[in-house]
Amino acid sequence: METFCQKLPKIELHAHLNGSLSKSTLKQLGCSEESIKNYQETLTDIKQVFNQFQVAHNATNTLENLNLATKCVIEDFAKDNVIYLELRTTPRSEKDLSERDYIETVVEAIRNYESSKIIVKLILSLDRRRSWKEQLDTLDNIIDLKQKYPDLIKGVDLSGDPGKGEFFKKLFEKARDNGLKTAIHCGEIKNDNEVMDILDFKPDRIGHGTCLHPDYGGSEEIWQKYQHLKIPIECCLTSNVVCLTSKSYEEHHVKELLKNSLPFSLATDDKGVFNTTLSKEFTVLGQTFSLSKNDLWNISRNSIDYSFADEEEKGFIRFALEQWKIRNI
Ligand code: 6MZ
Repeated sequence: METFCQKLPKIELHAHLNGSLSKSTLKQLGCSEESIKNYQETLTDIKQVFNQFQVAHNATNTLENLNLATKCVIEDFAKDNVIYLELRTTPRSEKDLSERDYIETVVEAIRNYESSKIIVKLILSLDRRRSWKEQLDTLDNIIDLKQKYPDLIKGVDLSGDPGKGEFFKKLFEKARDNGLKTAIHCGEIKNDNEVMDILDFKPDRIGHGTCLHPDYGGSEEIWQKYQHLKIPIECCLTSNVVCLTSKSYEEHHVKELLKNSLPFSLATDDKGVFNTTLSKEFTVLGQTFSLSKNDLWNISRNSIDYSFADEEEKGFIRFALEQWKIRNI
């Protein structure tokens, strides 16, 4: 199962750049042994996880390092046989770096990554902890740069500590009106009112979607509404188990999605922080729910439909997967 999942061509739709830095990348970026001693080691809940992002943020505060970090993360995914990657990151300004510089640096790193093995797109995140005005300024930068890099900047995400801040619907309406796709963290922790607001908005994809079903912290009303909408969910199993937002792999809400044939993709979330790979996520899902090789292949195949790639690219990726299936299943 493990070897099969490693070889399977995979589609990653939910990966935060700064959460995806491996220990070896952090070292390459100049982090001392001491500063990364506890990286991946001291995670006990979602609060601890959010403290860990600071390690990567301290290491990606220059143009040069941000460029290198982006390159290393793409390389890691390519090695894991991810053939299509939607990388997401939160634009931020640093001492010698504006938000625009931040976005352009990541864009350049992606453009310069020459490989026939992997297609990479960019989603830009709004941090829910920031004020309306701050998020609006970020969104305006994103909209502007989308005109410059329409093939690369595909969508907007809402992320950040789910216990803080709020979902500003008007910002996402503006994003949508400007041709951006939307992938919104929704129900990572219980928050029925916000989940309802996000479902009313009907994003293109939902991140996590943990607290939708009544058995997992949602409500009957939410679940009914969700079942009607059938918005694809980006499921991050290890992330949820480590953050304690899911009790275990066996009791992960993906069980409900499998049971009801609802659309989902598998994702790593923060492969560095959670010490995982997309192959591991597939292996865990397959072993936990006794899925066949064909079931796992189908999850990869369906994820193409949920991606923000254009139709021509989707056709190309589907073809690659079909060809692989003929030789391997
Ligand atoms: C919500 C998360 C997250 O954007 O600096 N992020 N937001 N829930 C999660 N579940 C664990 N994991 C990561 O990458 C790191 C940032 O992504 C968001 C947080 O805002 C975090 O600071 P970037 O590249």
